[in-house]
Amino acid sequence: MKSRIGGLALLLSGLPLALWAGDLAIQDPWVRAIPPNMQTTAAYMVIRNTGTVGKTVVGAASPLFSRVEFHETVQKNGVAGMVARDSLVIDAGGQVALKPGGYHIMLIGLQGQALQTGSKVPVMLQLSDGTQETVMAEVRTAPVAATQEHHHGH
Ligand SMILES: [Cu+2]
Repeated sequence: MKSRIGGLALLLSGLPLALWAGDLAIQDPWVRAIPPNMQTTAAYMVIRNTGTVGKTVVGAASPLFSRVEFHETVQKNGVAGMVARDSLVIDAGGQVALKPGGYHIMLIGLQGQALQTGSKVPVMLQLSDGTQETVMAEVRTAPVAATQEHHHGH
């Protein structure tokens, strides 16, 4: 698999809703639950491309957050840090797993009320071909092994 994320993160907001007729299948989308005093969290999911043409996700947005970025958690000198990427390529027939410790969608600046575990967070993915998809990601408590990376600030 040659999937990659590269460059600086884009900010898209106020995306118009569109019917999704593409080849991407989103599996198990979820958002890390955060304490009421935190305003930043991350969304995870597996994005599969069932089509015959590669797909590039070039932006993301959520009505519940002021900013949404693609990040990759990287190890540098044994310390986990996060790097912003500007796109996410899913090869034809391939998949990219966004998961704790790897690629993730960073949700920054929670607007309004605290996230409730079990509630759904809309995350809109914008593709380079002009299509987009809204993913409803469930707020869940992160597995214990995954609680480290977001103790690092932005
Ligand atoms: Cu991040």
